[in-house]
Amino acid sequence: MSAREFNFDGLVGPSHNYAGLSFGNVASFSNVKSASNPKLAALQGLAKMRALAARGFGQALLPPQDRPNFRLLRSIGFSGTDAEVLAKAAKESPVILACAYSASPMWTANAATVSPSADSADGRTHFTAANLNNKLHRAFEHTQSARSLRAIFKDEKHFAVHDALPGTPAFGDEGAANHTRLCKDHGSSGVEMFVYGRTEFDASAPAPKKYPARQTLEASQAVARLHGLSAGRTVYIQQNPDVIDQGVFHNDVIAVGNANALFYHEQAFADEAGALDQLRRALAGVGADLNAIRVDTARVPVADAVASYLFNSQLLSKADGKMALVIPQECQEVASVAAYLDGLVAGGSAIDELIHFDLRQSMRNGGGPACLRLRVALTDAEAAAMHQGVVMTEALYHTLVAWVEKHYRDRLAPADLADPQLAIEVHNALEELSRILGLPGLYDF
Ligand code: SUG
Repeated sequence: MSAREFNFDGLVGPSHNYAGLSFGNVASFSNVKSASNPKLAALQGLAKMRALAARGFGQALLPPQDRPNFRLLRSIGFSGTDAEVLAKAAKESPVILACAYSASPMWTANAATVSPSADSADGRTHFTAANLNNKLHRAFEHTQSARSLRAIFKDEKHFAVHDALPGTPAFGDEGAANHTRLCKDHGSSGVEMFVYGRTEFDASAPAPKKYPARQTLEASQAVARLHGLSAGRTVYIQQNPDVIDQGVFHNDVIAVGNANALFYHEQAFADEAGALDQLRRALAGVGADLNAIRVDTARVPVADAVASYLFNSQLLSKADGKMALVIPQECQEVASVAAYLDGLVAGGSAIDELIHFDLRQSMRNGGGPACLRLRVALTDAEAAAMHQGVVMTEALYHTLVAWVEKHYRDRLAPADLADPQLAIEVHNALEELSRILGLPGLYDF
């Protein structure tokens, strides 16, 4: 069966801000408490979606989440009217208020893990919302993520949306940021590669020493079970704990795959040779040869990969059989990476084009092109069965730009999170958005 990959980009919400909430994510920590520009952030994301849709790539969006999360604030004892809840939280615990206001749902690579129908036992596309339980500010995203996915992929004949795994350290799950699907083509059975940072029930397994490993092996195995994946086509690979300690908080900061190509840094995995061997053998079972595009430390040190987000790129198949690499403009600003990329596209590899975007507002929180999108490979029948109002078109782009211009501020400083007017603005914007997208029950206001 033929299938097409859709990228569901996170539409940046009206309260996009920098709160320094992600220990282990260098950019988030470096930009703590600086002022953000929500309007520019949303427009940068929309420009990327529009450009890729115009090029003929399957492009859709996932809506922002309601902010602040009053349920979280009330559940931990802040009471009274909404304005009183905000005032008390701002006074007693600004950091918890920032968590309730987090911009993080925009990085939809962390919304869920997705297995296309060609891989699952029941022939449906499976989604498991990621519990993101390593960080307070992300640990409550999964409720709305599952709700949004169910609103878009409602037809149970084609789609199954699973609730998040139990929110406990043993099942730390970061979704598609630690999952890659390799295949001959999007419509045929593929190999699902889960990359984990630590193993809960094996104290002897290597683990990072400085920063947290967010994804566990146990979580990856649970998702594979829920999705009905076949053992021979599922591969579990341990991330190199040393690179986690250098700021590689998700595997998609050090590797990206598409079709039969794996573009990765030599230090990405705990056992590089073993990882490639497992992938080669599994891919042989689906009639594909692994195309391993390895970047050496001598060409690009890990620190440069993290600073530029070289691997947090999108690798997209083009109609001519070649691939384009969608990169943030920071890649042009880090000398080793810029030189490497010049050689890559000129050198006859599968990648023959670079498409770069200014995503600075997202990058300042550690979110590059790949963080901003959730990949869903769909057959024609599945694509027709999903909700159409989220598919990016020129018309939707212009409607959303006007909506952003109407509702978004162009400056948000940490102190503004205490402003009760901001909560009202977000609410009004999202109410209108659910009408624009044709999803009236999207939010549980
Ligand atoms: O989880 N940043 C996100 C960035 C997620 C990037 N996603 C992928 N690599 N797929 C995170 O660390 C920062 C929020 C703040 O500090 O305000 C944040 O959550």
